[in-house]
Amino acid sequence: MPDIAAVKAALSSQRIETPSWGYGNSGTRFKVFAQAGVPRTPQEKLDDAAKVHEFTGIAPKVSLHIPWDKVDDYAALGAHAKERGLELGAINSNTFQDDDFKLGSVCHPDPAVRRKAVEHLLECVDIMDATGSKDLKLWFADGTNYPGQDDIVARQDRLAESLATVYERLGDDQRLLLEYKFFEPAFYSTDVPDWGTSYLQCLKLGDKAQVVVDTGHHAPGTNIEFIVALLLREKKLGGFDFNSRFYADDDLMVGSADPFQLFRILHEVAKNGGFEPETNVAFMLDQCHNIEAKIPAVIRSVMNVQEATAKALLVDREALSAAQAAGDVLAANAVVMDAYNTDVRPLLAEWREERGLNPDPVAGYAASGWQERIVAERVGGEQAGWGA
Ligand code: PSV
Ligand code: MN
Ligand code: MN
Repeated sequence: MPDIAAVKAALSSQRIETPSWGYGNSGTRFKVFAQAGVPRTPQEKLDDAAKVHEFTGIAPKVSLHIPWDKVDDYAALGAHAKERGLELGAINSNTFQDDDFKLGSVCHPDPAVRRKAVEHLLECVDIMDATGSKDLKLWFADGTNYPGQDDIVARQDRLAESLATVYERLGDDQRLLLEYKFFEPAFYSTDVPDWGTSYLQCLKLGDKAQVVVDTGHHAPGTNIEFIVALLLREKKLGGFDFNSRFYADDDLMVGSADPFQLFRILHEVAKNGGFEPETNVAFMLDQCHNIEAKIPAVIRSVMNVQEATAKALLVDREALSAAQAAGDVLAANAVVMDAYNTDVRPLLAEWREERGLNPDPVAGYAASGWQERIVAERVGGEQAGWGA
């Protein structure tokens, strides 16, 4: 059996990055239900993220989205984060909310539009320099809606050329993380639809380019853990955007729709060295809380990842290898299922108490008075950027 002290040590080194846009108002194209007390500024988003870290102990990093989190002084924003025990994490670019990008951004047929998109990405790297962020996270809405609309291969060539320009600008300790998504907003062809396309583009760029697996960006039934295992094997897994989906890119709380899938993914992460700090996998959330209270939802999401991680760390890998080598299908499966079926909540409560944390982070937050304070003090909260 895995040593509990080792499991606790691994849990202590885990870091989960939360998205600035998870704290703001968001919705669907039908309606944004505004909530009282949501942040009005990037600084206030960080204040809320600091609460998530305070009650979970493992969420010190926050991803920013540009221009949603545009400020005049990024170094000052970094200082604001630091004062609250936070660090600024990935910088997410936005090449999908400008009229010029109707037919695409870095894959657009017009070189002037591509240049505009690349300029934005370079500006994001400037911001990384100011904030100390190490990761540029790229998701492109580029694609086509109709057969014949544009040349599929020419678009890949334009993508490669644009990315190469950005890659050249990266510092030695900075990375470019390329996310894929199988459809939406493009409905016929998407320029980075799957891990293979992202991998091929990253491979050409070099070691500082890696793939991001957003768990909500796959067709139903996709074996995501297989993709994760392969990318780790090739040293090309840069990170995760965690969320849950029932139907499409639902951006629901991670671990809510299919906790077993999350466990299977994290089992492959554990087995293939993805929790080792040297592997440098970024464990990020990419979620929107449209109808539920935002800060408790982010706390719950962090806890869901932590619970699935604890279960993955409990897999008796020696027993698993022995059963696999013996060709004992049932025994091998039982080892994995035993770990999944373990109730790790007492272990996690103990781990929190050992660190001076409330054993129940959601209850701790509810009793803290923060929610009442922000509802009273913040009037006219911000749209996250989605669902406007
Ligand atoms: C759009 O699908 C998306 O949800 C991607 O997952 C990005 O990571 C996120 O928006 C933020 O740009
Ligand atoms: Mn994402
Ligand atoms: Mn998405």
